Amino acid sequence: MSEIEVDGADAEGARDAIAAKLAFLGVDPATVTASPLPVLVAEALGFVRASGAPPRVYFCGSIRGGRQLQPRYAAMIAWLQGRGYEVLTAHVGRADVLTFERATRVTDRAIYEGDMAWIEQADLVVADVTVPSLGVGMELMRADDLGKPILCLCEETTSLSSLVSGHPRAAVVRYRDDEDALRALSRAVEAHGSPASTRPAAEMRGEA
Ligand code: 6IA
Repeated sequence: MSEIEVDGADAEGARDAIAAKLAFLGVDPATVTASPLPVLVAEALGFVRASGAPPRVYFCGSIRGGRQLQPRYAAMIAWLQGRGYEVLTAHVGRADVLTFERATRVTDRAIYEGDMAWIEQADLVVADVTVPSLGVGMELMRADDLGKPILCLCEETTSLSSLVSGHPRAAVVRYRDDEDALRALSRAVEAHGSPASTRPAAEMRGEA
């Protein structure tokens, strides 16, 4: 990999100078990127995300709080993955997550540290908050501390903690059933738009 620099008083002059230099070096312009070398190195080392990388979603759902909605979590995660999102926490949708947790003998401290690191990496935090879960509540507060966009979904009749429904930065969307849950997720995620976007919660709720 190498970097070329050219003199040029304007963009057009610089473009022509780059084209001439590439032709002289016999380099196909289609193989060239406009990113400077330090940016490419930082991307390769994982210090910054590569441009065009899929947005990352930290999906939260109850685990020790109760697994009755696991199939719904799995459907939401599959929907996000199908739309090109990278879901950092796909294990939340696994039917065997608790068995797997025991089999791997992963410690609670390791789970905590891994999850905190993933939240930092996420572009968007999506939580199904129908089943009350201490872990999900903690994840939402950490996501808020980091200024992450937060989308909470729950069933229409859920008696939601006021700390979630009253959260000024969390968009809370209610749905009727499994099918409606995916529709609500789709609408809210589309309102969120670009991964870097920090649109207000009202917009994700569909009020704006
Ligand atoms: O208090 P709860 O267990 O209901 O909290 C659920 C939340 O904690 C989920 O949104 C998860 O992100 C997180 N969480 C709980 N257990 C784990 C876990 N177990 N791994 C990662 N995050 C977890 C290990 C499973 C693994 C070996 C596949």
